[in-house]
Amino acid sequence: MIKGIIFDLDGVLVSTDELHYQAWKRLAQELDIKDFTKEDNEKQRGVSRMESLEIVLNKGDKVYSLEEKEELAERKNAYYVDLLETLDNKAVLCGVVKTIRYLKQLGMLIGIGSVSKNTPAILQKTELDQYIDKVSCGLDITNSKPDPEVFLVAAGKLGLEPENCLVVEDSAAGIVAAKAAGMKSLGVGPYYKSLSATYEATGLDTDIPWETILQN
Ligand code: B16
Ligand code: MG
Repeated sequence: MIKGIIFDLDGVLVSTDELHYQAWKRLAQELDIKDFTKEDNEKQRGVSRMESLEIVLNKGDKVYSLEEKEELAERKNAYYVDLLETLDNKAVLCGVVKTIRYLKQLGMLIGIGSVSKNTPAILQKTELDQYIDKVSCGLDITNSKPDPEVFLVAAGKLGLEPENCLVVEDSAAGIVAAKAAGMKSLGVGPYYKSLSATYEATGLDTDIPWETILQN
């Protein structure tokens, strides 16, 4: 029986993909990588900041030291944080607020499981923070998805056993992480069909059989 829902943030509750893309694209151009595309950006979905940087650097031929890579990741984050200034509740994806309100009415605890270190700022700027019971994010963990750590920390903060949690995710790495945590999952977003989640939906704005899902 499900007692808590752990939502991924980017791509599930909020649309920040375009801002990540713009920030990585700016960095890529500075590094003379001219062909960083939206397709490359899709591979960064649910992937940590340093792993996302590797996806950018693989498009070029220069080799960077760890120190240089850390500076590059920080530079991209500064661009992204600047772009986040423009974020408001219009970035919240369709059906999100209605779904969370409904789940809370059913007595569900609501958690966040995101590898983004910008999670607190995003929740505050989009005003989603008012609906969230506990947050587990990049600031709480040492291992990114597909490692289950971010979801296990979320369950711990909610005071729930993994088998009583359902993860909602848009990335393959996130679904693997949910399984490794011993949690059922609902896959959403443009790739929902290929995620191998327990349940599937195009988005939270569609008819999802919540009562059945929560009883299993
Ligand atoms: P940051 P999620 C992930 O968030 C994004 O999908 C991914 O594109 C990003 O690289 C990662 O957060 C790290 O974000 O650079 O802000 O710490 O999908 O786990 O909510
Ligand atoms: Mg995501």
